[in-house]
Amino acid sequence: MSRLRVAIQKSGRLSERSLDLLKNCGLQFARSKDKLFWYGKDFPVDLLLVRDDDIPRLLLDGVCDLGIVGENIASEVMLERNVGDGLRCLRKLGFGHCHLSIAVPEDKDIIDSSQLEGKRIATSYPELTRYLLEEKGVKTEIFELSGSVEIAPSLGTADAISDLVSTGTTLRANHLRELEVIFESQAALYSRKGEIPGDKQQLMERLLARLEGVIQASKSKYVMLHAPREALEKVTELLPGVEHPSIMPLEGSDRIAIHAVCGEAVFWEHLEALKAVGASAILVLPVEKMLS
Ligand code: PRT
Ligand code: ZN
Repeated sequence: MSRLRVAIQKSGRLSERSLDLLKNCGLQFARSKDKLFWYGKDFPVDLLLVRDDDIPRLLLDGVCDLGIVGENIASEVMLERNVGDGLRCLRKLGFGHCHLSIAVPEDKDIIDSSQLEGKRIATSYPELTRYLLEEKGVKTEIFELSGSVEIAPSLGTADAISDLVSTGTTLRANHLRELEVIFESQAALYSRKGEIPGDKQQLMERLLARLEGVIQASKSKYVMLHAPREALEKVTELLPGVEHPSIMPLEGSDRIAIHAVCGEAVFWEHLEALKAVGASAILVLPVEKMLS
């Protein structure tokens, strides 16, 4: 029987969330001694734990069927391999958010990237940076560094940098100013483009449906409450991300019970607003699994 091989980051910012996501899909693994290959016990999905940069390459080379990696890395490798759209993004996963930005020394009088024409840009993302700046009509000299990109301007080895930013702390600590965001990124599930044998395709679809369920469930809350019958419309409007709530009469009362899955975050403000239109006994519960 066919098995799927999924590549995830071995150790780094995406590792824990990637593994949790797969475990929440009901996958369990027997770990190998070298910890690089984990055998899927009940579901025919095995894991390969590698450096994130290798994930798109393993997909393109046919070593793995699926991979979880930042869109930044997937795009960089596709450009590096000159395969344009060689990978298919199956699902953005909602974690690992960051952006690739051009940053310049705080004291430099630069207001947009067009002023970087002919300048030297340090980056760990040479292909993506060159491509995105050229799209804006700016030709630069790319200086590739594998790490510590943020210190290049103060060392005098570059005029600007193109680096990933999440909170901006690293830029500020190095007296750099974010000039322009050139690429938005998050972790995503990728496969290789092209024909996939039928049995593997079926497995992928099963896994994707579970993944969708896990992602939706993590965003959803199950809300139960009692309310006056005439407040039904107002209550439905106040429940975030709800279209069709279940409505049940309460014996011997003119109030009704309303149950609904909220597809968006439920805050205290929502509960206070519900109470103000007459709702009582409001319960908000987590949703563990969901399959549409
Ligand atoms: O060893 P391996 O090659 O697998 O890991 P790695 O060191 O190359 O990658 P890792 O674990 O650091 O990042 C994995 C992925 O997480 C990246 O490819 C991005 O998709 C995503 N990600 C999310 C980030 C960040 N946020 C991030 N802030 N990757 C890197 N950073 C770095 C950035 O390069 C800069 O040095 O954090 C610094 C900036 O952070 P702030 O918060 O100071 O702005
Ligand atoms: Zn890496």
